[in-house]
Amino acid sequence: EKVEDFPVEPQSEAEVLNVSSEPLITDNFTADPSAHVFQDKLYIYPSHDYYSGIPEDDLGSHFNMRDYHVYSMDSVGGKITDHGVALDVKDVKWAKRQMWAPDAAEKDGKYYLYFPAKDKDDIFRIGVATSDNPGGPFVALPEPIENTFSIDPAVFKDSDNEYYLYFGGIWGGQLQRWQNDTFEMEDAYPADTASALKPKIAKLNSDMVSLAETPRDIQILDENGKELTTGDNERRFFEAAWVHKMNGKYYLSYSTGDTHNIAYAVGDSPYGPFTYKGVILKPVLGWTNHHSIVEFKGKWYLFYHDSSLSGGKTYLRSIKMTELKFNDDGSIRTIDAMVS
Ligand code: FUB
Repeated sequence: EKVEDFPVEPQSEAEVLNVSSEPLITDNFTADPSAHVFQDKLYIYPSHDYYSGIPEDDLGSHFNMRDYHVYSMDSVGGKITDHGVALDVKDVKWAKRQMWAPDAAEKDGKYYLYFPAKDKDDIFRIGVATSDNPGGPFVALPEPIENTFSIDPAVFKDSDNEYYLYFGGIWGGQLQRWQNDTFEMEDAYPADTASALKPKIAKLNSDMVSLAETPRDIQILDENGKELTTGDNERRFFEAAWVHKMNGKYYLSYSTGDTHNIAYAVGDSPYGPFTYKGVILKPVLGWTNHHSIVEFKGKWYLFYHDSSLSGGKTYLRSIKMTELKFNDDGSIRTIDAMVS
């Protein structure tokens, strides 16, 4: 079966699932939840928001996070354990500030925390830290992963035990400043009618801390097989790439940023191309929308965040979860989790 044989009908408003979930964590502000099942438990690797006093701008300077906490739960709805500070920017030799959305992976009983941060030159890079425990604490390598840049790392383990690193984000995520593998201070966006900037993928080496290849572009196509364009900001990639696999299909989901959706596209390979299919999560309270998708004990869950706990402050968010529902054809039921 090919992607073309995978029909997805547009959903009517009546089919949208209205969801109301409580923040999972209330004694910290948390965001960008990357969830995984390790040792039969659900582990969540979020960003740790706090009030830094830095004014809001289009580059996300107000997201000035400096450490990570890891959380876990044995069962959905059960007690959540805070494993404490998993990694602090002061313990990362190469990083200066802005520890944004992280992810984690496990291989042979060792755990890897992937995280973006700005280096001494204010360029976002992706670092990695290791631990024998999924809850940390993690010890960072002295240098970022070679050939990585921009933000929002997500590691996908395929059924053949190969691991792939996805990353990238525009605006504050700096993807538009990378031309021919070189960083330029000037923003360079393709014209509105040209193909949009693309998320990146690279296979990881078996050491899990280096890339096995130069990062490649991921194509996201429309229903006619044409790449989504810069001007198509209701559907084009902005940040927060995540990949899960279901029934042999690869689902790439991501945030559309300035249009605030979590959208998804489906493909036959971890490299894509992926064909746009629809919206998983409509805009939430707060500017950013960032999620992860994980299967736990036979059900699929969407982890996401909103700013309800802070009464709407974009840089003070709280993570939430809800069950993800699929239609028989493999398409995902759109969720509306807006709370006022
Ligand atoms: O949390 C900081 C940034 O905001 C993340 O890296 C983006 O994905 C957005 O959620």
